Amino acid sequence: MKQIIFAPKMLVMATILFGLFTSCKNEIPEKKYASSMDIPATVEMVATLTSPPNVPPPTGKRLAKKLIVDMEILEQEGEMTNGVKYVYWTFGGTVPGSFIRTKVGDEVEFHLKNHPDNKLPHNIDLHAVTGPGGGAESSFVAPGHEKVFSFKVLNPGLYVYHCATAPVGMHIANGMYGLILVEPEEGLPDVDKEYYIMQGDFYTKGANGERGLQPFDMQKAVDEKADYVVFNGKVGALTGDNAITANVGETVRLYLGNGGPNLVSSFHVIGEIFDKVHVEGGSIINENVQTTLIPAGGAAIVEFKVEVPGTFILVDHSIFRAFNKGALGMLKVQGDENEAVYSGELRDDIYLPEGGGIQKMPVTGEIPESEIPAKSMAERMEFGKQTYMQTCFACHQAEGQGIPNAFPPLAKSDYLNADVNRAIDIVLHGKTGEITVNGEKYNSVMTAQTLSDDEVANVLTYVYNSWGNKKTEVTPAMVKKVRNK
Ligand code: HEC
Ligand SMILES: [Cu+2]
Repeated sequence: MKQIIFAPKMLVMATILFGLFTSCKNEIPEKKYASSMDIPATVEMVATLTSPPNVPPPTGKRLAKKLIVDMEILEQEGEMTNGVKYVYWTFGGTVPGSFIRTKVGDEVEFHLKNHPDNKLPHNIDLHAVTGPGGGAESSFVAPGHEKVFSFKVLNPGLYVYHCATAPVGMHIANGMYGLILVEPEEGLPDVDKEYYIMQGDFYTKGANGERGLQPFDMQKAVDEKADYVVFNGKVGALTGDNAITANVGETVRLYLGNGGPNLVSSFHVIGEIFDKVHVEGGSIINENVQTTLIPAGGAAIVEFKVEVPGTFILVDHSIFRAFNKGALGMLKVQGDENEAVYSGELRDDIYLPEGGGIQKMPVTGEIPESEIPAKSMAERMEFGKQTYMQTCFACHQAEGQGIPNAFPPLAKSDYLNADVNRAIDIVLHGKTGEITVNGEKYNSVMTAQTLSDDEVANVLTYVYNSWGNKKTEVTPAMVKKVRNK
């Protein structure tokens, strides 16, 4: 039912904007269907996907279709900023992932491939999907595999998609997000330029600007202390030669998203006022807005006409992020001066990124001891179960059964039972490389768990004394020994 709201809003807008009191019915065709669910998908079509800052062509007046979306997940190294490398996890090879453009009534057949060279299983949760997990459950896919699922797009708007595989925050923090646009039945009004921009916050072991390949820092992510806050995956993705462009007199529409994982964006264009904002990417249109809020996991569409030439700076107006952490882009407008609108001296050089040189994020590196050490075996089991449900459950599952091709079982695990010190080491330091558990090969990544000696002892005691394992008791002293090795 929600899609019906869109059209009257647009009509009211058009009427106000142009001061016309004549009917706009000719421009916006009447809706044929009472509900999006009734719109039949006609013929089949392969969706055009684009990498940022580009968007696929408008759906215009086309009818709803069966739309084939082919997307491949790629884990690949990229450059965060000069000299700083980062391994991004991507939908389609870019951060943000490929832009998907659909319209209400489309039946999307989604093909999600996980490249055979990838290390981890992934999935996709599209906020445009009406259904459990937004598709996450159906799309969970191991490296070298492909999953296919389908859904009907019912609600118009601009929606975020992201990976939802444990640890969810880590997959998102590494760049696994993008946007899917659902146009209303009659299409969005034409504009001259359209661009795709998505903000994200990044957390690296080294401080901002520290060179080399920087691993993800989970602790900083949990603390929400971002080293980089950027548009389109890296510092400078939209500056200099990468700036987006327009000509004087054109109307620009920006499809804006925020992948987070943590920070809310206060999106602003220095020297412009948004004529229209589709608030939160939905059907309400606000007018004459200076700064619009884009929630983590949310979106907005902004439109403005550019009246004068010059370089317009796009920022997150939480301003240290812009000048010191990377959330700064540029829109270069060419054309004739219009002194009636602006007659000041033109200066392109005042707003430039300053880099992160001055700041040093504190890194503690210490692991807090859990406050109450377990006194009895029963307590060890109870505390261990709590840690298991918080930390291990997402991957190894409730009964330690694991997930085929992705997470090895801990239940009746020959690998676990063969060597307790090796098990302790895996929990402390993580594990990568091929292993064989109960005859099945796994070649994935388990991240190091930030747990105290007590917590590791308790959780492994719990695992060893559950699900048919060999009932070893793991003590904090044993963990300490492995840690200090
Ligand atoms: C993010 C997912 C993830 C989390 C969380 C996780 N593991 Fe793992 N674990 C894995 C993967 C993947 C492997 C296999 C690594 C490889 O292929 O080299 C693994 C391997 C293991 C192994 C050795 C293989 C086996 O099945 O016996 C043990 C033991 C283990 N994990 C214990 C734990 C415990 C205990 C916790 C919680 C404190 C935990 N893991 C948390 C993903 C995870
Ligand atoms: Cu993922």
